[in-house]
Order: sequence, then C-alpha cells, then structure tokens
Amino acid sequence: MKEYATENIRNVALVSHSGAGKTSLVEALLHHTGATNRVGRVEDGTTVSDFEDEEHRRKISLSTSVIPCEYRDTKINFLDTPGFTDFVGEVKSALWVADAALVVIDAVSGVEVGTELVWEYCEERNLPRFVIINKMDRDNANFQRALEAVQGLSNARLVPVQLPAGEKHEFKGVIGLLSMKARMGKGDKLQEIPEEYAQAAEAARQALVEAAAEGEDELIEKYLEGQELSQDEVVRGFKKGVARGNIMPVFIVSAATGVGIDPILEGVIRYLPSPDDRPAVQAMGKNGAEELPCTDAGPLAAYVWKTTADPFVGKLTYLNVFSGALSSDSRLWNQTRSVEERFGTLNVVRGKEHFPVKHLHAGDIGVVAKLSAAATGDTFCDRGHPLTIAHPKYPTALYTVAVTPKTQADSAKMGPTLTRLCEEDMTLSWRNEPSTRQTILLGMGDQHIDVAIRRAETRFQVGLHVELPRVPYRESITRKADAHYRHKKQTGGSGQFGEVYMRLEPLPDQDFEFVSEVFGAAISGSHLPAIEKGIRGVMAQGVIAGYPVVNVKVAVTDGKEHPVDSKPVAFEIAGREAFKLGVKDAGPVLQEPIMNIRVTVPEASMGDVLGDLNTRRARVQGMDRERGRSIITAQAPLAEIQRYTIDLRSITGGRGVFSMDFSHYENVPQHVAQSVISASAREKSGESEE
Ligand SMILES: Nc1nc2c(ncn2[C@@H]2O[C@H](COP(=O)(O)OP(=O)(O)O)[C@@H](O)[C@H]2O)c(=O)[nH]1
Ligand SMILES: [Mg+2]
Repeated sequence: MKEYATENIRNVALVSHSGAGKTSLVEALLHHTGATNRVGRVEDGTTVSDFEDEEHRRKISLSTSVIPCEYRDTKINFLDTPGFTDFVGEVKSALWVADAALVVIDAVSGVEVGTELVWEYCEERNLPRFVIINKMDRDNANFQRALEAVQGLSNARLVPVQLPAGEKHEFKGVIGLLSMKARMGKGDKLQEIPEEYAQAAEAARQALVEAAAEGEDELIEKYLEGQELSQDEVVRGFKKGVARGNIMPVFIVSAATGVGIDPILEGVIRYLPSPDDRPAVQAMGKNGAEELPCTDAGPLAAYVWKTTADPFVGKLTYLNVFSGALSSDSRLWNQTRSVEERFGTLNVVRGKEHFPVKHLHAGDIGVVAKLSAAATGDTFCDRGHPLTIAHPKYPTALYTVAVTPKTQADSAKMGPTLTRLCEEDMTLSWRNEPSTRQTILLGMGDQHIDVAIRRAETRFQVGLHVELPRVPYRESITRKADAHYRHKKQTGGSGQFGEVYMRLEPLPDQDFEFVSEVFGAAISGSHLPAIEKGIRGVMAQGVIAGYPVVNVKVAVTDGKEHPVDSKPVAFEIAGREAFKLGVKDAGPVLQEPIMNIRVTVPEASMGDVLGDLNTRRARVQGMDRERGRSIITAQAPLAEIQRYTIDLRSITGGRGVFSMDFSHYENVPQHVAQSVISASAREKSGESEE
C-alpha cells in the first residue's frame, strides 16, 4: 500500500449496536475497492476485520481493526469497532483518533441501546457523521421507521441523500438526491432515475437543498429570495453543514448484497474531513496547551491509541500521527514514560496484514512492532518539543472478579500478565485488595473478563481461575467503650508484663487516630508505639468478621508497667487484646460499599427493572424519561450488584445498559451482617481444621 499525504486521508470509525453490520459493511467496502476478491462472512470467520481466533469463536468483533480502503486516490482508514457494550473501551479509543464516524443502523431493529451509547460518544467528540441504514434487504426492513428513530437521537438535521429503490428482497438500488441519478445493483454506474421514483426524489431533494442552503449565509439568502442554487452551491453548503455537524447525511445500504456501497465511499471522500480539515487537536506542551497543526511540518505528536501483544509478532503499537511525520528506523521520545524508544519499520495495516512504509504522514494511522515501553495513551514527540495528548475518559468498571492462578507456575506469572493485558486495554484494571486478600480484575462485563482470561491463557500461557470476589466489607464501631487488658507471663524464664487501659470512640471522617491521655508516669511514653502496633495489627485483621477496622479513635488512658518485664512485645499484646475487647463492647458493625448506579432501559422493561432493584436493597433516587427510554438512578450495595451486568442483560433481553461508581460505605443491616459474620466464622474454623 502506498503512502498517502494528509489531505488524501480520512479516518472514519464505524460504530453501532452489536450486529448492525459494521464488519460486514467493511467487507463489502474492501471488495468494492478491489482490495479483496471475495466477500468474507462474519459467520464463517472469513472477514478481514475480525481476524482474531477469539473473534472467530464468538462471531463478534472484540477489538477495533484498522481497515484502509483505497479509492479515487484517497485512503480511508475505516476503524471497525466492536458493538457489544463490554468492549466500549475500544469504541472510545477509536473515536479519539477518528475525524468522523459512520453510525450504522439495522433497518429492522432501528435504534438500540448500543446505538444511543455510541451516538453519545460521537456527540462528546462533536464528530461529523453519516447515518448508514444497513440491511435494507431484510424482511421487515423499514427505511422511514429507522430514520425516524435515529432522528429522535439528535437535534442535528438528518438529511437523506438517497431514497431506496425498493425495500426488503426488492432492494435493488439507491436514488442519489445530490446527483439526481440512480445507482442500481452493486455497480457504481449512474443512470437516470426510474420514472416511478422521480416524483419522490424531487420532493426529497428539496429538503436536501434547504439543508445545504443553511450551510452558508450567502446561500441561505439566495435560497430565501427564491433563487435556484447551482449544483456546486448545493454541494458546497452541504459540505459545510456536515463539517459543522448541523447536517447528518443518511445513506442506505445492504452490506450483504453490496447495493449502495459506492455512494458511501464517494460520500466519505467528498463530505467528511481529512485530518487537516478538522478542528485542531490540543496537546500539553512545556508552556501550556498548544494547538497541533496537522501537517508534516508541525511539531511531532504521535498518540498511542491501541496496543496488542501478539504471540508471533510481539507487541504492536498503533499510532495516530496528530502532527508532524514519522519515519522508519528512527528514535523517538516517549513523553509519557520519559524514555527514548527505537522505531524499526513503520507499517500500515489492513486487519492483520502489514505493509511496510518509509513514512507516516500527518493524520495517518500506522503500527510499529516491538516498542518496549509504549502503552495505550502515550504520546511520542521530539525530546526538544515535549507534547502530551490527553487520552479519552473511559467508563468505570462494571464487573469485577477475583482471579487465582491455576498452578504454581501460573502464580509467578499472574501479576506481570495481568499488567500486560491491562496496558492494552484502558477499561481493564487489576489490583490486590488488602481487605479481602484477593487479586481483583475489573472490566466492563463478563464477556470482557472472559476474553482477558482467555488471552492470558493463549497469549501468555497463564492459567487463571475466576470467581465472584468477596465484598470488601469494613468493620467499625458505633459508640464509646472503655477497655482494659493486663498481659502477664512471669512464670519461668524472662517475664512479660504490660497493662493498658484505653477508650475507643467512633471517628467518622478518619480511618484511625491514636492518642495518649496517660496521666503522670503510669506507663512511659516509650511503650506507646508498641501499643499502637498491637492495635494496628488487629485493625488490619478485623475483630468480628475478618475485615479491616476503620473510623476508630483510641485514647490510651492508663496502664501499669514493670521495671524489668515490660518489653515492647508485652505492650503490643496488651494493646491488641484491649482493643479487641473494646471493639466488641463498642457496638461493632459491618460496613459495605454502596454504589451509585444509573440504568437506562426501554420503557417496557421499567417495571421489571424496578422490581428487581427492590430485591437488591437498592434505593431508587430518580426516574427519568429520555428519548423513549427510562433512566433510573439508584444507590445499591455492591454485594447485591456484583453480577448486575449479566442480570440486567437477561431482564431486558440485552436492551439495558448501566453505569456505576462508588459512593460511600454504609452500615450493613443486621440480618445481612449476621450471615456475613457466620460465613467468616465458618471459613475460619475450616481453615483451622486444615
Ligand atoms: N440480511 C443482511 N444481513 C446482514 C447485513 N449486514 C450484516 N448482516 C448480518 O448481520 C450479522 C451481524 O453482522 P456484523 O457485520 O458482524 O455486525 P457488527 O457487529 O456490526 O460488526 C451477521 O450475521 C451478518 O451476516 C445486510 O446488509 N443484510
Ligand atoms: Mg463487527
């Protein structure tokens, strides 16, 4: 594949609800532009875009692939994103480097939750976009209904640039309203509009011309004065409207039959911006924000939007050159990690195929193999002109598992492997949870986690078990209590003696405070650290159920010491035991994490979702209606919603989405606390029997 200059590049993300036909559409586009000589099928695992084994196995896209189509001296880098909501991180990343988007709609199902989600992401980025109504060949395909549903998403004006010539199995061509010509069948040949569509086409063109006129002051004046706009003027106004996001052209296609493919390519080239034609991207420089000119002559800023670890090629780093140009065999400064990295051969890719290039020009997307430090979100630049490009804000994790190694050998490799997987994917993270002593892997859903675990196995040969994580409960107290313990061991050998009086108090805003109120010289100050150490030991271990103790103030009020036998260990034990007694006496409680959730579901599912939330100890805080969907905001204990992504899917038939973040800790109701405490006791006795 040859090198393309900035103005001959388009970076266009395909986004939609899962299954609307993005991958199939890309396949048709490749075939139409002569890049392939047969059209692959998702079902057969033969598409260029879904090339991973895991994608073949599941028959859905799991990650974004870069699929350039070369057409009329332009290279369109299509970014085929996954639609399944577990993989929204991939969509976010792709939209970060795309200059425009194609929102694909299934002509039968219309707008679905996934459509709304990606639409919102496009809005956040203010991306110019086309609406592509696909599957026009299907039974029950309905262009008008789908169009109306999409119009409900947006204040922008959706302007059909085509009318379908036939629907369902009769869908045999498209009538172009800009060209006022028809394209029948798969070909790109223009012909006169068949008589039967002429009138409808005239009427529909009026809407298009009006929208185009609004793209430019001069044109709207002319239009309102009743003058006819020339074809050039219509095109000019239309292009401006699209670039500003006021007009969203609507195309009609069947990826399966290949009808309507050519106009999409034409449209992208004509109406969607090249990288130097979109609003300048900002980067952080030495002296604040800088606008990046998207030209080869600009300061170098190449952003890592994706990394993969491939068992054969090693690590692959996907870059978008926001400014400047990259050359093969060079050294570049990774500003994010403060290291210089050696770039070998630059490549452009088409799915898994690599094509070496000497240069990547401003605005292009390419891949380098075997960079050692680079991770997703990093910026490369000239060391003398440091620049950092921000990464997108990714949604917070919705699904968490505890992972354990399958074997001893897996155990050593577990941490590094999880780190590498998380480096690839900003919506995946891991940590050790001290309160439950588990290794926790967090992601967007069960499928997302499942894919990560399989990758650990197939790419890194590390076997991992997953289980539902324990809830990170905490223990605390609800009232003041006094406690006292005397530790005495003075028979035979060297003796131990320490005696401590203390007062415990709830301390709402702080984890722990330790003070001495010892009067006179009852115990010397040098014993206080030992007492504190004893207490801290218990705080980490827990008293009633094995969870960390928090929000406690301890005041040592009195004590007694022995001139010889009062060693640190004696006071450590006395402090520990006194504290345990104190906690038991101070109205101990379990606290649990409470999460804020926001659930978006079709109105029809509202009752079921609310009923289900009731059984989860959730407190509904608000109900809203937005574009025909119900939005429920609520607070719910983490313990009850650890598997909510799976449950919500089954309650709504996959038509519900939610987001979640941590709110606060709250006391666990008595009956629930009891079962947590007995579970922990059972476990303890189990452990001691072993
Ligand atoms: N009838 C029909 N089926 C299609 C069309 N486009 C895609 N499909 C089918 O819809 C399913 C999902 O397509 P896919 O390309 O994987 O959707 P994606 O999730 O958006 O990438 C597959 O079974 C495709 O064969 C179309 O235009 N017509
Ligand atoms: Mg796909």
